[in-house]
Amino acid sequence: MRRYNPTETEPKWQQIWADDARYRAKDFDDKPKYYVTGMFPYPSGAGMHTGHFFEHSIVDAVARFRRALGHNVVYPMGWDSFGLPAENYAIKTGTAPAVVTKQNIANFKNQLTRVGASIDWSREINTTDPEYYKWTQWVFTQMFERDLAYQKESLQWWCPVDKTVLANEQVEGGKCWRCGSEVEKKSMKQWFFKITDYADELLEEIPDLNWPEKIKTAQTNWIGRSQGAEIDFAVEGRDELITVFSTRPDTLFGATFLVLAPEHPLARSLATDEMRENVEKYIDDAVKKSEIERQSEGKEKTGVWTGSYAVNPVNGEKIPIWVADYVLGGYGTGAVMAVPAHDERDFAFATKYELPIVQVVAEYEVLSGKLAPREDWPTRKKQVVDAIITDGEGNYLLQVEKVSDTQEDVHFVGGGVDEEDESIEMALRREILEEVGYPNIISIRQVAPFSGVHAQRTIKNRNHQTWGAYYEVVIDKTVQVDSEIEQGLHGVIWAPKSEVVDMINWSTHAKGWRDYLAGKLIDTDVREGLLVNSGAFDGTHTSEAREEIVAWLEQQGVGRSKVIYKMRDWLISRQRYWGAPIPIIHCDEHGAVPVPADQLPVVLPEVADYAPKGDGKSVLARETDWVNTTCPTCGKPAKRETDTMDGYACSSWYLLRYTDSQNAKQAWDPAKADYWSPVDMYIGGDHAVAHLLYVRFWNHVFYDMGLVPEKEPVKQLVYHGLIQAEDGTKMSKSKGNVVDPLEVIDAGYGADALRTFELFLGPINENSNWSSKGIAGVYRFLNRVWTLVQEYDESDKAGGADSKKLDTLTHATTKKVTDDIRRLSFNTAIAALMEYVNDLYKLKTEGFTADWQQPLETLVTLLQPFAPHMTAELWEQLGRDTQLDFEQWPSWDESKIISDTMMIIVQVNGKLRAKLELAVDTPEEDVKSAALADEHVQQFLGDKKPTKVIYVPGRLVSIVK
Ligand code: ANZ
Repeated sequence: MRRYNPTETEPKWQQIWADDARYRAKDFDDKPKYYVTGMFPYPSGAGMHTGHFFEHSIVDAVARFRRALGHNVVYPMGWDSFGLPAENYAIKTGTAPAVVTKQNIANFKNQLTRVGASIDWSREINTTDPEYYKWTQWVFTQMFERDLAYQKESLQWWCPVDKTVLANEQVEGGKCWRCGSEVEKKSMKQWFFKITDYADELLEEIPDLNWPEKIKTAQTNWIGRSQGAEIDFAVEGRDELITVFSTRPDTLFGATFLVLAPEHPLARSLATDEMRENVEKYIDDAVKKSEIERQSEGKEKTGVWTGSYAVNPVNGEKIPIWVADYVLGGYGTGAVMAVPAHDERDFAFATKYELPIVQVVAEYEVLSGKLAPREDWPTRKKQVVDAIITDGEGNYLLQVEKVSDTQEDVHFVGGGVDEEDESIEMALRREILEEVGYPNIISIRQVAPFSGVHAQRTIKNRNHQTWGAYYEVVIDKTVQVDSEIEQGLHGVIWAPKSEVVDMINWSTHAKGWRDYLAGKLIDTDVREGLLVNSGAFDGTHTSEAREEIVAWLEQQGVGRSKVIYKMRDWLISRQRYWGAPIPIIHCDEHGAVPVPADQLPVVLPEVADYAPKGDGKSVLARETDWVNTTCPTCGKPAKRETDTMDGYACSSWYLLRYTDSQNAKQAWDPAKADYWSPVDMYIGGDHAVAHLLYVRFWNHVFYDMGLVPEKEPVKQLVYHGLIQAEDGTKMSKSKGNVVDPLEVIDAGYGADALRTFELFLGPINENSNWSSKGIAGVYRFLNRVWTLVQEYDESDKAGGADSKKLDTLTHATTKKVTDDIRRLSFNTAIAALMEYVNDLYKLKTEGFTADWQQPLETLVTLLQPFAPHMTAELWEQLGRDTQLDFEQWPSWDESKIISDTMMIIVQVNGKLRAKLELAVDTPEEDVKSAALADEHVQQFLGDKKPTKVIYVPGRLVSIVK
């Protein structure tokens, strides 16, 4: 009998697979295509550790599964090899990055071969190969022609250690994503891709993507679409306008001051002579801070008044103009209308600097119970005032009305505001005079506004939608004239402050009283509701008011509806050596001219010294022979662009290059992209925005160019967790806790055990820890499979009367494993296979006779995606001369899964005492007697006759003593 020896079988099969090139995918094959791949690796000097191998185990299992399902599978591989590590290594050692990259790629390729990944190596790509980046450069020129690539002077994140510009996405918490040092801002001329032109289209497709929700949310937030309005404020005594962007134009009446970002072009010039020094100093300090610092929550807001005023276009009110660093220069218009009552940042600022706060949105409360509005009644809208009348000496006036013989309503004095131009104050005076007869009012002060809707039966069966506020009204009690009291319409009570709460029986007024006691003059938690303190728009719901106010502003020519995005254009240029040169030639006469297609690639020249000098320029700027060239348009002397592209450019289209990687005439043949695109499953454990947004952006552009069949490049995205070190920390070379996959393989476990173990560790989207015990366990399992086949001989082929039981097991396992792999639940699929093997062993020891060929073949086929080498060997041993990789995936027959026996659990007084295997059609009486006759049950029962025996069909017999 042969021993399981992966050290021998694995290289044998790897050789066979390489020799017959069986994983080479055929373009245009009739079988349904399936395109699966992982995010291509950066070939680092350290090689892959077992954590990195996880991704390849997943991709390969999917590729193998799909092949067995009859798909034309392509599983390509390539190298994302531009970037800083190779360049930094070159700076340190003088070795050309190209040389190191080549060595690293050879090492990675060897590792992947040794794990048995079924890669189509004929499609291999390497982004640093001029034959590859030639096409990245070509895409750049296409972007340029389409006005999607442009150069602009701008303030950029600058890493003082790596001496390079960084994209927003590469700055994490104010630090460089690579080296972790604090980043700075520097003004430089840079190249950008206009991804913002595609913001809406990219956003639109997100809901339909079969991608993890967290990535979809991250992209949605990153794009950050804000629907709002631009509003123009005149500046008092000057010609300039200040335009603000607001998502809440409905709150315009509550704008009590304007705030400019320190970078705003008017920030300095609006300072009055008196305020100039303060303003200048404030701005000088603020521009040095990072956005993160400026916007961090909880940071105390600071600012200065310019001394100038703006005019609120909606009501002509004069409001002060401030400069504060919580407003960002690069977002919207760099200016905001501050609505302190409804915006937290503005509130904090207004409170600190004692600026006015006006509530303009009142919570919209719909009453319930008897007062609930009815859909079949008309709704009348009315502004109301309610007066909390006091004598200023701690006594409060309440109105008392008889509603029936047994019931009185007690509430504040109040009523509607007359539509004909009556002011709030007039309405209050009129109501107080009419209802309780006090003509002398000492003061009026607004308490929190409210709004709501309720039904009123007494007045013509109507719903009432009301809005308004409570007002504290201090009156002179000594003068009183005739009022409704004398007409006997209602009575009044003067109550001391402490008793009011127990007397009021209108719930809305009780809330007004509580707000008054709490000193809540405004309700700053309100976001949506009815407008108050908003002139002609009072009583309008905020959702409608947003549109109505913008329409009014548009009509007046002082505002317009506007959509803005958080996302900025994609900064693509790097002042580094190890990247694809930007294919642009600068000519004095013709400006930036793209290098014509027939002159591509612009090959990166070899240089003697790779170290940047910190002058903001690439080392390429020192290669004068290379820099000096001629203009493609006029032939006069011109200079090459010396910036290179960020590596993200090359990785934004590599999935398409895989469809046609050897094409020397085109980036790819659209017919091939038409066949292979989109990627059916893309697997990775890194990136949420950057790379995954850029591939989408480029693919949308390619779609518009007619080069790809669909807008979206990736149908299903699978995000896997990490395999961490044994102690739960992240594997990293610097920590010395990495597990080397080749060491695991060479230790005798083999690649199959490694792969199967990695997938057995847990659900793939979660993090798991490496375990040396665990891999030994999986190795033992593979041994058991091996041995099972070794023990299989002629006598096992005899067949037997009992094959039904084996059939049930095989079909049930096939179903479970297939469903699980489809769901990418590899750990449970492997567990089911382990159980299957245990069951097969059990049957064997029981002397079970049947034809074992089919069950063993099924086992081998089902295990193939995880342990391809061993199963290929066993397939041969089972007498099969076909390629297991392309063998049809086993199917199952539902009717065979239904077992003809059932497992009955027997409990005595609620405790499990026995398990019985009985035929499914055993009658109830026989099940019960079998349970009672069981010797364990007998032990617990003694001689006692049970008081109760209950049978739950097919599952349980419960015996009560
Ligand atoms: C008035 C207002 C009232 C606002 C209110 C909000 C709530 P998002 O949704 O993130 O786009 N804003 C505008 N430009 C800004 C800038 N450059 N820096 C800081 N804040 C800025 O946010 C848009 C809102 O953020 C805008 O709407 C504006 O404040 C503020 F109850 O205007 B809002």
